[in-house]
Amino acid sequence: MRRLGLALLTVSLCAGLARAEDTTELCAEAAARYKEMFGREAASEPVKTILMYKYRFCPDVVSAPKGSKLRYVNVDKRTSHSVWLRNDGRPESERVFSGGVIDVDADLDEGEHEVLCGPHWESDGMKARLIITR
Ligand SMILES: [Cu+2]
Repeated sequence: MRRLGLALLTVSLCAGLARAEDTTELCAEAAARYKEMFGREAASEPVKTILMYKYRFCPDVVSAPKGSKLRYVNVDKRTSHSVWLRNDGRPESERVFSGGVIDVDADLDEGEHEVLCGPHWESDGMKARLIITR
């Protein structure tokens, strides 16, 4: 009985790990694309810069002080993306293609917000979390 319990625990832990997607490699690729396209590192931009690449946001969890500015940049080759704070009642941004930039005001309530890509959140799970701090 104890062995069965342990087996079940192992199975559920593995399932949990499988759900928590590792975007490290994909996001490293996105960062390299940004550098190639803009000639500098996204991480060294004065505005917090989030990349949109292969149906993912990089990074997919961002925290930002209330009222700050965020910049979302499409570093894909052919796919258009958008930024949609749907649960906050905001309209979807325009859908931008390669090199396109979407500026977002983080004038949101403190706490966690869901960021969606309009064309891909349902079909590909292109979503991110934005944590607004004081
Ligand atoms: Cu998208």
